Amino acid sequence: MERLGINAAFNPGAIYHNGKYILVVRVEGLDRKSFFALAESENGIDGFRFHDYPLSWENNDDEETNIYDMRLVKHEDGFIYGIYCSERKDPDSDDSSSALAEAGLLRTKDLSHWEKLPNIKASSQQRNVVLHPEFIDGKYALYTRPQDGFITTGSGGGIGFCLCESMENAEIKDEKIIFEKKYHTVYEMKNGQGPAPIKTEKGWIHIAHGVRDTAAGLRYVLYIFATSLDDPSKVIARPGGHLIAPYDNERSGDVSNVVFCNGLIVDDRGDVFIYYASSDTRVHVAKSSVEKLTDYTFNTPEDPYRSMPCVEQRKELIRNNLLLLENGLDTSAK
Ligand code: M1P
Repeated sequence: MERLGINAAFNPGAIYHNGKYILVVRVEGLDRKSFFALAESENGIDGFRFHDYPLSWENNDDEETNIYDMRLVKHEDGFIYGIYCSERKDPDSDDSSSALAEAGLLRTKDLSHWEKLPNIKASSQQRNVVLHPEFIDGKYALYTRPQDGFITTGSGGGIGFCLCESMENAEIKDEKIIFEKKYHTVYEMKNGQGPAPIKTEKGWIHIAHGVRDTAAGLRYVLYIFATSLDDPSKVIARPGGHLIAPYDNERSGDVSNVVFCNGLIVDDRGDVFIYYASSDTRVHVAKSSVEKLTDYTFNTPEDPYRSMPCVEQRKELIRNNLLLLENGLDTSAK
């Protein structure tokens, strides 16, 4: 007899800590409530074992109903922060499915004892809020995603950026949109910062999710962009199209045609482990390296936003590959 069973394990936050690859997984019970459970592995790919108990902390917020999608960040202030979506019923609506999203905030030093800090204040609903790992001008920096509604971003949306003085009473103020949603792209309907960006020699590399509408409903894919090392609110590269999209049996699940990523690890060797979930049901890992992602980010042409310029981009790639073939060179990386 199964009691209080588990429906799905997905959207993990991730961190490399004391030589271990750690996931803080969104675990969803049969009662629809999500919570967090920590699993660790020696190699980042398999052998993940859950700790005996899910994560818990002292929490006085009686209205917080659901919690999910933690982004884990080791900040240069010495703490590991976990920012997650804190969801509650909209008190101003009679609709029993109407909800509000806020950014919930935790911190820890050892991944065992978690301190709950006040939710991050904001003038709009917020999901996909992520802490930048370094101070900017002596302040904490947050990637945000303002939204008018719980599902649709409405007139808000895009990936935002703001600075705040303290994480103890954090507030999203003077938010500026650094990556907008845009017509006829993979991020036409909405987008959101994934995990914290990776620092490379050429810039901060960000993995984000982009959402478009289709006759079959929303389609979530992952894409990449880069921001300047001097100013992580300044986008300096936007390779066109998606990096990862739902593939084969990843396409179906509780919320089909979705891939979502809120956790990645760069280990001591420069290997990159992208933990993504498919269709709000299960977790996958895609392995890359800082070198390969840098090549992809800075050498892939941008989306020119119209079909005919896209044809010209393909023609140039074909021309270059044919030249390489004529000279007997490898075309695999071009
Ligand atoms: O169901 C797909 C995803 O939808 C939400 O993401 P976003 O706010 O960007 O649309 C989240 O609920 C996420 O957990 C979920 O995977």
